[in-house]
Amino acid sequence: MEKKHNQNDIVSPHQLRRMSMDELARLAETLRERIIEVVSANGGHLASNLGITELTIALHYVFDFSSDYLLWDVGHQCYTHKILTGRSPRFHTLRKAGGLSGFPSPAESPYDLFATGHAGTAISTAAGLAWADHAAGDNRKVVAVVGDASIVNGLSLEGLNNTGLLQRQFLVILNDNSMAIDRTHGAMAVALERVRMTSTYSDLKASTEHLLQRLPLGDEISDAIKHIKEGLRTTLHGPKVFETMGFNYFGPVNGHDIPTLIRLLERVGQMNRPVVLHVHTEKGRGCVYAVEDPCRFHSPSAFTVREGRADFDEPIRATWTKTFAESLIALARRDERVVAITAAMPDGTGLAEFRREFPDRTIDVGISESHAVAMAGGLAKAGLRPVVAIYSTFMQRAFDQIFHDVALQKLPVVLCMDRAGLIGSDGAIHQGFVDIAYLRALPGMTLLAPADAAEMDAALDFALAQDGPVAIRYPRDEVPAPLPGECPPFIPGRARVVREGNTATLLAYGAMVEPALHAAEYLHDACGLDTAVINARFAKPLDVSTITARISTGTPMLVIEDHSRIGGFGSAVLELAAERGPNTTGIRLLGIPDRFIPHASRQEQLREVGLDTQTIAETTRNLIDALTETRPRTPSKR
Ligand SMILES: Cc1ncc(C[n+]2csc(CCOP(=O)(O)OP(=O)(O)O)c2C)c(N)n1
Repeated sequence: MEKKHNQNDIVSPHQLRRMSMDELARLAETLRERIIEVVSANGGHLASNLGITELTIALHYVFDFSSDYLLWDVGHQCYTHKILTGRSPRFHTLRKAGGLSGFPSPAESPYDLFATGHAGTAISTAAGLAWADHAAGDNRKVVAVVGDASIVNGLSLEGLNNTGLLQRQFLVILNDNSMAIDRTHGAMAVALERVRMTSTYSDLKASTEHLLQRLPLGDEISDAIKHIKEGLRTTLHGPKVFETMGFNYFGPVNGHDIPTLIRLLERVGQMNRPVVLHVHTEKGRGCVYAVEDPCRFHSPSAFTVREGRADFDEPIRATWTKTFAESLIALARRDERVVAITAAMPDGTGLAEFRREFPDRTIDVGISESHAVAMAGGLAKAGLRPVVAIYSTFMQRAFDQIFHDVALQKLPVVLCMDRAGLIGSDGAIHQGFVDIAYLRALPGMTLLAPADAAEMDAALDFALAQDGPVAIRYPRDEVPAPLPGECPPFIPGRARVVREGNTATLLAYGAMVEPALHAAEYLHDACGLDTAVINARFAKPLDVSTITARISTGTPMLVIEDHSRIGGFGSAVLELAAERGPNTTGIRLLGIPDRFIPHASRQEQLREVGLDTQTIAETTRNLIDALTETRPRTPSKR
């Protein structure tokens, strides 16, 4: 039996050059096995990584990215790149606390230029590098790898439009696997689909051969471009958009044929102008269950493979995502004005379930968050009730549209931000930790957060009845057990007292109500302290009377939020206290500190920043002790 090349032997991509084409093909297989082994244990991006293995090998074979520039768009497809660039020995730590990031990370390797995770940025950052390289009189190769869903992101298109004018080498690899996470939608998806339909495997082979014959090597290249373009136009069916933008378009080519990819890259890599190379790859390649269901295996949690099938542990309680979808479906049954919008994430946001019941009332705009929000403005203007479901981290992209096309227009758009707060193993790039800060400043904006499933129903019910914009946040987590007592309706600026007590107050927002309640129970049982717990419900408008009344008692108040302490709910409470006069000495803010929180499980991250039950209880206890010690003895000198 032939020995498979072991990826553990690879410490540098320069070693690839010493391998034969057969060895490279076997290496691709071994790399896939390794990726499946690690992702099944740790969770992570599976299908996209299995699809891009050969292309990554070919890129590292042809270019020298220890000096040339390689930019991954999104960056979720960089696992082979990580293994080939010296990180094989640590690859088993992927996405674990202290381990390798699931995305490119300059802290890990000089081969990773930017820490990325949001779509659409690679062409623009590559353009900056190319511009600076040119200005410095250097001649590094610049390569940006962009997926078929990400290339239509507004930022990508801005980058293409601008970069097409560059008079130097600039290679964009369009990695076309016909999928975003779900199926792709939109005009470009249709155009690429047409190319795919007209390019069978033998067509691909023939067109690639044709391309190779016409693409000369070395200096002849520039002179031959015009001739090449004319020749290819008649034989290939690529979308014309790239040529309109000033790029030479080549393809489509088979992204799993290493020798051909290498020959092609060697040639197009030498062209002194912007080029798009369109590469077909298969999402999930080499793994039956991932090929069959690339959406499920885009970014699965850990799973066990039994007899070729992947089994997942079912969550014990429903997730916030599922609860949101169920609440929205129930509301949409009663109100036919409700329409739901997703930006290429129907599965992750729960809208896939909504779409099953209301296909005509679900809009998937692709990876276009700003368009999603501006479009919601239009829908609301026309009298509909749009609900835009986007992860907190990606909502950042739409900030100007929330300001310009929704808030300024006072339009009733409901923004539902899943993955708000600490998100676990996707790490720093995906933390949803600034949404309160950037939304709170917008006049007319209402901000709320449910604390259990009944509150999700009530929050959505409230939001859809408002005349202006409302944003709701909830985390990547299971929904807590029901809060004690009946769930009252949401009334603007009205908090909900969930536990009475007179030694201290825990004022918690959204998902933090549950650990606050547990901390209060612990303080009662272990220390005999009666701590009140208030479910704030609103970060804007605040419950002025309840909050000021509690502050006025002079007992400690801990404001608890799964959000940056800077500019968040706690800041709003401090602003209120400063305006209204109660003494702020007893107020402490518990939230995410002023640094990027790296990958780990959500529970580990909550513990790291002091938002777990135990730390909340300890901090409360310490604050009570500190204040009772100082109060009798130290009358204020000022
Ligand atoms: C701005 C932004 N919105 C949404 C996402 C979530 N997301 C991660 S990967 C992905 C699909 C990317 O599709 P494509 O670019 O075609 O790459 P593929 O996974 O198919 O290789 C999406 C929507 C993101 N990373 N960034």
